[in-house]
Amino acid sequence: MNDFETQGWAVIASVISPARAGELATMASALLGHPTAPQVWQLPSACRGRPELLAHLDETLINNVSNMLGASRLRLLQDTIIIKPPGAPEVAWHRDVSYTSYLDPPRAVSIRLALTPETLATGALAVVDGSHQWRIPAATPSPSPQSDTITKGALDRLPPEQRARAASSQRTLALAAGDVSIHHSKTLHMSHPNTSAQARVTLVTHVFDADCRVVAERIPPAARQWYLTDEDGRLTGPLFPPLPVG
Ligand SMILES: O=C(O)CCC(=O)C(=O)O
Repeated sequence: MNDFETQGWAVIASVISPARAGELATMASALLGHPTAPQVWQLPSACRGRPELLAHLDETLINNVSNMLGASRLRLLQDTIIIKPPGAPEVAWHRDVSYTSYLDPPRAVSIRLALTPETLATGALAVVDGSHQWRIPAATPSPSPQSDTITKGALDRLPPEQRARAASSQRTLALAAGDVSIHHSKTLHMSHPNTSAQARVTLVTHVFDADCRVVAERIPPAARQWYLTDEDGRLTGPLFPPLPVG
């Protein structure tokens, strides 16, 4: 594994077997009706109530991620199945913190389980190495537990020096079916268009340090009802289940 602390991303190979990944890809694709139209398809919250889609978040993986974040316990924030059929366009450069800016401190990651191979041709993820440590002007926040929107144009807002650094520090993360990529919520990332003849199917879970506090003013008033907090201002309740720690 590479150094998450300095790079803001990591890849863990063979978290599940390619055969199991294939079974889950079929299940995930069926949940979306086996989409073929060339767009980025997302199904939020599909893993809730389907333990087989969250089985990879076991003690080993969660301990690894806890160490990366310096957290003693993690909770699930949201989950999404992403399918990019042949011809699907890119996902634009963005940082996930632009829609989780209500978490203080911003200690959260995306854990992406590749259910089919991810290559440049199938539309793999690309990251900017070390960008989780950059100071970047904030985007307009759009927090939503069901969020299928992203804040576009993150690279365009960078000052010229950072834009040049971003161009020279981009890495495409090739994954085999069953591999996991993890990126910090402050890591700049995008995904390539799918120019291949095969669909790309990925299970994305966003997890966060359970000790983060919620800054309620950063949540749109209409959505605040979903963000149940305990007496210390930390997210709690069944929408944000604790993840296993060994
Ligand atoms: O998998 C993709 O195509 C994009 C994923 C992404 O942007 C994310 O996990 O935040």
